[in-house]
Amino acid sequence: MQKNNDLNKKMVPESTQFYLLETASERDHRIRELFNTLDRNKSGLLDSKAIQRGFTTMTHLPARTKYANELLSRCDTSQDGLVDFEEFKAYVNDKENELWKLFKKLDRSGEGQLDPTDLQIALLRAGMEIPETDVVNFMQLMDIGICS
Ligand SMILES: [Ca+2]
Repeated sequence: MQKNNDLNKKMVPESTQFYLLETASERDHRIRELFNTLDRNKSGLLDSKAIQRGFTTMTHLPARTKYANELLSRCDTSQDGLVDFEEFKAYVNDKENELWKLFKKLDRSGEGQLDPTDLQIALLRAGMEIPETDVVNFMQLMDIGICS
């Protein structure tokens, strides 16, 4: 557990400021990099195994089949069982916008900073019970362009 805590400290962004400063093309590039990281055999498509493998590689946490399948079913708008880059990008943009709206609501001081604990408390208040590891995963997802 200690190992995971150290890892999380290293992996979790110190602030969400990068998100404020990011241009559209930087964002596109970041999402492309994330997609390529997941797409290890460079097929241009992700299946649930690729997502699961990618997550294990990125987070060093045990594979989470449920999480990968959920992600796949939400990303895969064409419902062919595979996620292409456009589907992936739409999903990430969607999720980030959601988080961003939530973040702006929470960041009352306007400092542009929020840590995973703040986020988790906020989600709890909103009636969403999300394990801390998922929050951390999510923040890592958002931050992958900086940490990789
Ligand atoms: Ca698809």
